[in-house]
Amino acid sequence: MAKRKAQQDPAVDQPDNDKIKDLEQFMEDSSGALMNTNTGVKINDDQNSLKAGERGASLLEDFILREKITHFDHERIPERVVHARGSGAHGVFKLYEPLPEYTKAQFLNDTSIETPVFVRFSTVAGSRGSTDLARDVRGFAVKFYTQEGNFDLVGNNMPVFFIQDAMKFPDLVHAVKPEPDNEIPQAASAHDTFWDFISVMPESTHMIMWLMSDRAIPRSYRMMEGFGVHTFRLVNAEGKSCFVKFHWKPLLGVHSVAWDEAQNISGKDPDFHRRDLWDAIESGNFPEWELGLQIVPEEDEFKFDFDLLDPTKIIPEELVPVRRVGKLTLNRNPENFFAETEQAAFHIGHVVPGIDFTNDPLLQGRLFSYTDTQLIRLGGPNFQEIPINRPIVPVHNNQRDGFMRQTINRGKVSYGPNSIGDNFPLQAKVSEGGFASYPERIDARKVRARSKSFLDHFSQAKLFFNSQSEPEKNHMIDAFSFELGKVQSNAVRQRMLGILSLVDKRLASEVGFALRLAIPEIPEQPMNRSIPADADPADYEPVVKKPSVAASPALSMATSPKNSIQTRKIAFIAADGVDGKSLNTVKAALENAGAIVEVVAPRQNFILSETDKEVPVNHSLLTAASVFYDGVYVPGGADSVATIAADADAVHFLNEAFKHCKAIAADSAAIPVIEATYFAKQVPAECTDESVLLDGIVVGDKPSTLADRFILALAQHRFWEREKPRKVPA
Ligand code: HDE
Repeated sequence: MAKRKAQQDPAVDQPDNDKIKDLEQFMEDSSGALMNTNTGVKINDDQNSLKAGERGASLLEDFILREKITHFDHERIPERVVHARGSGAHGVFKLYEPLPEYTKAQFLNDTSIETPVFVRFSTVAGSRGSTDLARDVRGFAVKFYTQEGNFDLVGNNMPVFFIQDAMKFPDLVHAVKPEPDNEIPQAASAHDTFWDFISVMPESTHMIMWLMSDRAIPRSYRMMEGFGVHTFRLVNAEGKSCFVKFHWKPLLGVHSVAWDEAQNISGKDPDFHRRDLWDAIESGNFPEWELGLQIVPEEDEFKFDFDLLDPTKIIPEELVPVRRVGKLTLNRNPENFFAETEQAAFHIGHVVPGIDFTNDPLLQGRLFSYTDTQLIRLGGPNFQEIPINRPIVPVHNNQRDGFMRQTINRGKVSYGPNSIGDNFPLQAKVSEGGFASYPERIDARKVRARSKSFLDHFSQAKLFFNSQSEPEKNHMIDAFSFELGKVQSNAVRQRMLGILSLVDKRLASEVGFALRLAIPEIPEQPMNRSIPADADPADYEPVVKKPSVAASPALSMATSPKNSIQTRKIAFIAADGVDGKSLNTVKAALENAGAIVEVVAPRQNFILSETDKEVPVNHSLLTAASVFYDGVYVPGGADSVATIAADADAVHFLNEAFKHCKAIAADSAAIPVIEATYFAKQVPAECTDESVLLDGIVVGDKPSTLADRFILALAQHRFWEREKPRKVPA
């Protein structure tokens, strides 16, 4: 275990691995050093440029000024065309059990290896400086630095995609990005061009259900699932192949925030997810996911009522269970955001022997796009030599030169076959680990076409909607009403209502109610704008099927385990005169259960307890907000309670936490504070375990019992039932 060498010392050890050791040779640390130029000349004056006299013009001769300004002028590189905003972290992947029957990939066979990884999470639509809490898909890109080369699993937090063919990707992205005339809105899909496109692309219907669900506003990157989306292939040592879908299952469960909360966080802390990931790793709360595989034998390719090659479809876990085969732990923050996170170049085409592709037409297009985009973004063909992108194994081939070449290739030979260099570097036999593509049989005509097996656009959208809990369904109705409410065109809205009516009548009618628009009796022919010029519309007519599985509990976040408050953040609202026991007993119990407690007070720095002891304050009511926390507690102490009850910001804090359905606790002595809130009437007369599980409100005069009940409530994450009365104008 080695501490990071960052200037600000991290609180915990952040372990080394082979990739970190590799990166260390490129790291620079200025502590104790004298300043010099890029050519190594020591700098004597970094304050003043060279001038003709004290008040004279600057001299062109000033190589120190020129070098500094020139470098600065070139500091920016283009942001990623999608997934521009992201956060990265280092970690390791550890396998639970060897999988030789499916794959020969060494990192999926040798349980003694800890494979180093670098992960980058991202939003998709917004620019680099946009908010983390936009309603959006999240990228979940993992680079495994295996001993057989890099394997990149470039996935998302949703298991399906908007389109079935790479040909439509630029259209999709143009539609969702800010509109081109006025560059509005930033990091939002709630605008005309996006919904116009969706309304004439019925293949996007399933993905739109995910995007309008709370999955699009995660509580934390650490509480999201990840999916490889496409069906990939695994290939074993005998050359036998099977199909696979990759999953990441977060050990902290899958949780989201409320939409009103997301919008609030976007203003108060646009770096909310970035900060959350960084802080968790700095404090030793290393985020963990299990790698899950859904394996389908090759002979079962046509067993399903959807096409495995169609990226708008999941394989319901009821049909093929997810087998958890290993664990990913993120245990180290980057040293430098630009060098590591920004320059990381992921590519779905980075595979190792034992992992291969399928003919999913979206996957196939991606195989071209990722290298192509790095060539412009990172400035040339040598981006693989950038420290974060280099494999941990040495690279030997006959590729040479290009902008910014780092490697100094020795010798005269840069071609093969050759005799001067004894034909080195030699090709590797398959038995030596050489990659050989899976020899899939292909016997086909060259056509531009869409398989009829891709034309069922609604059944899995129905499956997703039917699998949600009531509150989740309501959130989706609200999300559609919000997004389509921001759309100006009634024609687009109406077309969307037509599509929604093919998914669920109640969904369509409630969104129609909010928009005050009738659902069209006969929905416009959905495919009539998105077919080739000479195609027969009948060949593209959507197939309407009943889902083969009626509901899949795994698709609902309500089924996520609710047995832990690990890393949850709780605000204690207090002022001078706080009852030390009431504060400290509950704090100790929550921290013992893995939560993080922060004291929020009217002013910064500290408060004094009843017995005049200093209690450190993490935030004042000015710099904190309820939306940064998972729950709130008000300790006793007569003076503290009187101050807090009379403080409008404190009362607003509680009202807002209630509105966002969070667990709330108060010492019985703090009842006057609760009485000042809008929800005073909803506090149960008698607080029991049952009432707490129902309402999420805990009141008690015994701090230890109160703490136990508060922990029970916090573990539920949210009490969405509270949304029904909607009586809190916070
Ligand atoms: Fe990407 N995608 N994508 N994508 N994608 C990029 O590559 C692209 C798709 C995903 O943290 C770009 O380096 C095409 C699906 C992630 O650096 C670009 C198509 C999925 C990231 C690109 C897709 C993804 C990207 C932009 C349709 C989930 C961020 C910058 C054929 C399985 C990686 C870059 C990171 C980034 C192209 C569809 C995931 C332009 C053409 C489906 C997580 O190459």
